[in-house]
Amino acid sequence: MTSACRRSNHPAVANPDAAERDEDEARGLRKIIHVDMDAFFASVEQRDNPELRGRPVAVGGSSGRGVVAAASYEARVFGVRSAMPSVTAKRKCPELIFCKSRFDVYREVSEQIRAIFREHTPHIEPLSLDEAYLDVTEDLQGIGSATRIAEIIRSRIREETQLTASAGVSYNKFLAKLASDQNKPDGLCVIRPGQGAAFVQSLPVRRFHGVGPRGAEKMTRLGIETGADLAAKDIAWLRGHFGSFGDYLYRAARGIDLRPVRANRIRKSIGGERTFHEDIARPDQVRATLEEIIDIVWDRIAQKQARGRTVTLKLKFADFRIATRARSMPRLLADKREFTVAARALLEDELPLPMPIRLMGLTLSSLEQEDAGAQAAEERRSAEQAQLSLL
Ligand code: TTP
Ligand code: MG
Ligand code: MG
Repeated sequence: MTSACRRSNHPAVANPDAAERDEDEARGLRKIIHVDMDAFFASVEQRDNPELRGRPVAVGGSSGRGVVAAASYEARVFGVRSAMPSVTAKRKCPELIFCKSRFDVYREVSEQIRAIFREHTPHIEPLSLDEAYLDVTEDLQGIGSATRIAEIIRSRIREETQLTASAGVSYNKFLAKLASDQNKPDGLCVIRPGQGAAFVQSLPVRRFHGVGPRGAEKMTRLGIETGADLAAKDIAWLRGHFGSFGDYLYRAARGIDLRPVRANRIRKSIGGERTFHEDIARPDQVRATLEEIIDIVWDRIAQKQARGRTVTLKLKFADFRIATRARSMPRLLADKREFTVAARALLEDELPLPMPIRLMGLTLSSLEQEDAGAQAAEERRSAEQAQLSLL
């Protein structure tokens, strides 16, 4: 833990020094809080079934193809993690108790926590059911201290939902999100102006929001492990390797993030695409590529907890002609298997290809509208992120 971050589980935190506050205001700094529920789905299951409390719990299917959606902190001791195949999780932790997901309940809790956020600010940007950014530069109750507001929110969440949340407080979104993760579970971390750059230096790049597992692998290949390694690169080098995402990385490595908190952005689709170094045409090659894109796009869908009815395949041919083929289901797709079946069927209809392709993409749309808030996100960044994780 860095000195910028102290652990505090008590709502009674003193207001920060008034002089410091005046200084922040004079410098025009924003006050951002990122709130994220602890082991969200698993904690809800433990709350509603006392027999599960204190025990290793995974939410997700336990069958052959099942994947862990959420792991309780007791299960994490054994190395069980979100997105891990259930078979692996059981091997790591034979005592592991699997629970079926109950999205209706998770949505209900999500609505409860958002109502608590709204008591303090209208500037709320949900990233998924269990987390959101709040801009409290001007808060509705005139509390003035973001740290104090974060503690009030955490204690209100505990009171209303019997669940714990962690919060990060800082002067931009990038740092606030890093901070909320710092003292999990049931923790608070404050990164004050002037501490951001130092905080980021020692961090592994995989903890940067927007850098997925593939992005992190690419960085390792380029010799970048930490924020300090990233900060040593100039902007031209970063743009050369990461496109427009390089700009975000350049600033992030210095603790700078200019993105505003954007309320009520409604996501219409989730997807990703891949441009090839050399055009491809062989059916085996094209099929293998589709499988990779399915994995990447499904990861993103799971992250956002999005559900939709329409799968669209996009192909760009060597002559730059673009073909899109879509398939809509009468109901929301239930899981990755259904998504995969739809994507494969779309591709099979196009094989053999009339000419080589230079790009392939896959999108899920007709998203569930009541979940709009959950899918609200930084659309500007998600295009950049898509680029990075597909590179
Ligand atoms: P997270 O906030 O990423 O994780 P978490 O709340 O389980 O644990 P932490 O204490 O580290 O925040 O995700 C919130 C919920 O989203 C999680 O409980 C289950 C779901 N989810 C998936 O379904 N698939 C995934 O790959 C991830 C990461 C999360
Ligand atoms: Mg969480
Ligand atoms: Mg979360």
